Amino acid sequence: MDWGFPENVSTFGADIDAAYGAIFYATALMFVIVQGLLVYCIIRFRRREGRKAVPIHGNTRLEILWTVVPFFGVMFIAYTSASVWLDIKSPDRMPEDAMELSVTAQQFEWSVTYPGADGQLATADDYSTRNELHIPVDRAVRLTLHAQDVIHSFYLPELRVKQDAVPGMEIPVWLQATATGEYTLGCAELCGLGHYRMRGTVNVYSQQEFDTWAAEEAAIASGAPASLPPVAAR
Ligand SMILES: [Cu+2]
Repeated sequence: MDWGFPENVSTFGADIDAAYGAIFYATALMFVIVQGLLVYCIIRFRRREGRKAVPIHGNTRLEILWTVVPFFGVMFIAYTSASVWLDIKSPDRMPEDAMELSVTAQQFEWSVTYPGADGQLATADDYSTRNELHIPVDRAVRLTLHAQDVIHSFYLPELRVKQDAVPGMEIPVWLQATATGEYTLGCAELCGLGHYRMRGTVNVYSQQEFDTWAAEEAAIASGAPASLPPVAAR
């Protein structure tokens, strides 16, 4: 049984996992200390024959202590997560030379639009795939998320990406895969009865395989005969 995250194939995955680990172990340590103290006090100060209870009226030094220590604990968590979050999620820090794709979520499927031969989205030669995301390895990809009906959540666990797609909004996310292979695409927001069906695959190819795949798809989309060499490793 695997208790942790799935395999990481994202350039920023290690930073996320490190922040997660630091927060997990810090809170686990606090949990053990607090519960240990509780059990100790339950046993040490239990009712005994002939021992009288003594009322107490607060302790300023203790109260300052248990306010200041958690304050620094919470600041530690805020700092650890915010620095990673800003690096990954800020639109102005996303790579500028990224490949642009468009993702539309609807009840109950993902549709990914690719720019076609001209490299531009929203032109006549665009083509789309359903419940499949195809990307090249070692290349920054920027996806603009749209939703047609309700809120969905674009979830790529191995690529450490989870971002809501919200009707009326265009939300950018980026990623860069570090290994070829087939990974999971899912919806992480309960979006209706068919929510469980919003599962697909992320296919990470070598650049050469991706170019071949893209040329083939573009040819099919434009209705031209596919006079291309077969893809060896698919
Ligand atoms: Cu959904």
